[in-house]
Amino acid sequence: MGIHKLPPMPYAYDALEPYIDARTMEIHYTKHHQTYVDKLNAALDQLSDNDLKNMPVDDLMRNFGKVPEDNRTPIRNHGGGHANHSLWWTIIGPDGGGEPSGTIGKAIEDTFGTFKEFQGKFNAVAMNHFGSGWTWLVTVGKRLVIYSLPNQDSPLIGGDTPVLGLDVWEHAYYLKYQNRRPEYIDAFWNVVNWDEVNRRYEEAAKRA
Ligand code: MN3
Repeated sequence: MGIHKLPPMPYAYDALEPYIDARTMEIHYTKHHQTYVDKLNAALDQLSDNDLKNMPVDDLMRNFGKVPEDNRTPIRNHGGGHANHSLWWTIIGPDGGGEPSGTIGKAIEDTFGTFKEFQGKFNAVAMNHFGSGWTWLVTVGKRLVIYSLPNQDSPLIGGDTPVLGLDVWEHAYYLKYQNRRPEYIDAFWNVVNWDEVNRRYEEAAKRA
């Protein structure tokens, strides 16, 4: 038990075929994400601070510095896992892909020159990330920055706000792509839900 729950999946498991296969989506959501939720709830059970125990997961990550040191490792891993995957299902979707317009489209051009240059830089960071982790487009204050983080570390822990993320754990692509991470990264761009990325960017810009 605990306050954290798997968020509703906003579309069918096969909705992202052929780019992300239905079996991967199902296992990723019902097994991997569910496990992060369960283990986060178990880790929070060990705390005495009721504020931390009752925070939405993004707020918990933003307030990670208040977690007692002895409890940090499981909350970093499973809280991050829950926060990251909750974002993941929303920033990909059917009818995705193409190039962003709106506020995020303009911000990407202002920061990186062109969408293609942005994409090339993001792909290189994702390709060069060794082992498990995520590649992120985040806001740092009012700036857009690309970086990768290991494991399930959330950008929120460092005070940054994620607007787009790519799960490069093998569990996100191995069934269909095996070791071919570049093909998975190419496929990812066909399912990015830019409306949601734009919404997240506009919200982050308001906070900055
Ligand atoms: Mn994952």
